[in-house]
Amino acid sequence: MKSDDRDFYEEHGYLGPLRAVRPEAAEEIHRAFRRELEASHARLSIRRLMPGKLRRSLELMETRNRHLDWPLCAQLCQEKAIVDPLVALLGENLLLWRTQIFQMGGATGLDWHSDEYKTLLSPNDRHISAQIAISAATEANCVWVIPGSHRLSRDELLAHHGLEFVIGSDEDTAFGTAHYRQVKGDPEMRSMLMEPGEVFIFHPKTIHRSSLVPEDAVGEKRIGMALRATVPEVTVTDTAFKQIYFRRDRCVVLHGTNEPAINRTASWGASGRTPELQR
Ligand SMILES: O=C(O)CCC(=O)C(=O)O
Repeated sequence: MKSDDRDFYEEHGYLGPLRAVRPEAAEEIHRAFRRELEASHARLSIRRLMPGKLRRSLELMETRNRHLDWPLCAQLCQEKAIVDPLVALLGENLLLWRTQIFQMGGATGLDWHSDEYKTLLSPNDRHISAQIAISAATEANCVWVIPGSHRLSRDELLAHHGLEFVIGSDEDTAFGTAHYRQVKGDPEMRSMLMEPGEVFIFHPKTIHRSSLVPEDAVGEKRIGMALRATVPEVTVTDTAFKQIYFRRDRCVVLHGTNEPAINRTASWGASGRTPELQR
């Protein structure tokens, strides 16, 4: 990584968009994700009558940690153009502890928050997120970030960007992520417009949100996949995996080795290159 890129990440709390997969392969991947999400929709529709917790777990299993059971997803996560900047920013030995497929747009999205994962990672200051665009991220459905917000105190966030911390949100939410509400003015934010196959990387404290516009203002939902990586020295608590009942979810080694071996690891979804990513 160029030292300019590192300086940019340190100053602004994000990096990208960067090209991770060439455009033709990205279109193939997009089609494969659409097919998989449609199949998953069909699988879930027959589970509609199941009790709430069970159904929620099955729903999560379709979009979370698919690198453990879907080779295309596993291969995408290991693309050099995604892993190299993570190694440069965090270190040689990396564990991937979560992936999450998002379908966002219209009224579906997340309001201002950071991804500190206070209740899932211990300590929670050595980790990073990346999001790869499976479909295009447009002005109407993209992620927005507040550059430099990872360096601001809660008082400064209120003074500079009109964002008020939602008390208890980092303790009470399932993930231990801090949430904010817009109480005055507009924050100085930037849209992460991306083509399919591009990725952006962000700091745990960078405040971001989805585009939240009325349903009728957008067409297709954006598909994106987040990767959450940390170093082996960090304990990923059992809570991070406990909502998935029918698959043994654990960390996988994203780069280097799992030393010290504090976390148990799993294998990537069946090995072998899938046609979509062949060069
Ligand atoms: O993709 C989105 O709209 C939200 C993603 C997000 O909040 C995250 O990765 O933490």
